[in-house]
Amino acid sequence: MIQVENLVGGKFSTTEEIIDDISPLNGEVIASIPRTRSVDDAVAIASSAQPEWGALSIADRADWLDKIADALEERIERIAELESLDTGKPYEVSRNVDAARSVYNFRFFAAFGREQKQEIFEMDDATNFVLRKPIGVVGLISPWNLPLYLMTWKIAPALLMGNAIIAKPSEITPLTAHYLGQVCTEIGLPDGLLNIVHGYGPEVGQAIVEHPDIKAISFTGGTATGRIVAATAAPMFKKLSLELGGKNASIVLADADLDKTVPGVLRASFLNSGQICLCGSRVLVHSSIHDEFMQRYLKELESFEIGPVISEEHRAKVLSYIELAQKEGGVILAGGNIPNKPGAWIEPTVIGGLSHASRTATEEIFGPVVTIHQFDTDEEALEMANCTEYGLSGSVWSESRGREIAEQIDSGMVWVNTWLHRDLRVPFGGVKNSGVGREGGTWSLDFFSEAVNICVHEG
Ligand code: TXE
Repeated sequence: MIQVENLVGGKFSTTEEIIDDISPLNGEVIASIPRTRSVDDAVAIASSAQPEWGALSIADRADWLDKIADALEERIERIAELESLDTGKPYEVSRNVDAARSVYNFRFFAAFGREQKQEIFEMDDATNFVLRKPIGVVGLISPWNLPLYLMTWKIAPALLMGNAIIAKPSEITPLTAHYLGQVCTEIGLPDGLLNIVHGYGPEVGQAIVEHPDIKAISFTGGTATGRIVAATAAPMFKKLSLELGGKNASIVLADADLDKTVPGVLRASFLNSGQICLCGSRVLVHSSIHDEFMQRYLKELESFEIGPVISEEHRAKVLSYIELAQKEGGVILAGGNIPNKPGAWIEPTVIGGLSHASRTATEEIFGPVVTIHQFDTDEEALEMANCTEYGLSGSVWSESRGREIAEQIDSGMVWVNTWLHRDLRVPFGGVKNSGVGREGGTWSLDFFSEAVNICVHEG
């Protein structure tokens, strides 16, 4: 049993009431988590630690990010083990996706920070100097699907820009955030800069969003929660970055190279048991190649390894969509069953025969469930791709026209002949109900700072 504790001002502590952390692999309790309700102490400590940190140069803070990256890299196997224990994902995925990217988030922002040059705008009689000042104390709230990966995606740029942090990981997957706190304490990151509080979203998460001294909120999670976060934070004029849900399309054009396309689309469908906001949960295939594509896709699916979904509760939601699909006229082409073993396992499921406008094909399921749709013209494919309330990502598979089609998809990020191929300098975020704002590269630096202009007259 692991005892997860809050990290506030460099000290670990728990609360009287605790929450159980349950393994999706077998339903056993693996850890206890504090049930925090207030962040007043953490914010007071963060506010007093921030000015000294904010006064360092960006290069000095970048050195700290590299120190954190080094320390995490030395412990990468442990991070992967903890992530697999908490989420149930295969060790290879935890090691090569979650843990590797968590290290890289710090490395990337360290190097990117050092490259920054001060922006200067000359006028005939004056010079403008643009400063990026720290915001102060920022609140970072992250979900359970890529726990440390998404948490560090926020922590690294927030620290780089001179802020102090109140971070809240998902109560379903707190282990790696706790471990990160231990590592940062061990290497001597100044106390009070990285405060990590645990508990339920509507309690401690809400307390973060409501706190008047937390001036910016970066949130990744469900669209319904994002709406609550926005409703609370907007009237307080907080900076807000919301990375929300998706229902992304993988579009396979008639000239797609199926040797590359089939494994690529399959990975987009089922990586992390389909629990990535960027997953391609709707596959749109040109009718001329539909049969061959499906035969190869279903064949390769047989050897695609996935873990359970995050919890039995979440599995019930996923199953309810498989039932709904059948009521909507869908035909199960693969999977659909629960394996006979403990834990939150469910077979990867492929459904055909549904209208692209059905609920199953337009609502976010966030599990290993994919719907297949056929189209004859580009217009039809685009109509299908753009018909949901979401607009996060997408992919187009074609030997000649991928970019042309990609530009017509209403989504924040579209890949051509690849998926989840990430350059951390590019903007990351969604349109429509998939979110507000962008992170990544300069967009993260902008979000986690206040741009201030000093205009010096030379008269
Ligand atoms: O997310 P929540 P959940 C989607 C997916 C999933 C659904 C719900 O469809 O089924 O969202 O998942 C905290 N104030 N995504 O329930 O609730 C919460 O404690 C402040 C998409 O896990 O949005 C957690 O730390 N914070 C997604 C974080 O918000 C609150 C990834 C996200 O939890 C809060 C995960 C509140 N009132 C789920 N209520 C993606 N886009 O990657 C909850 N939280």
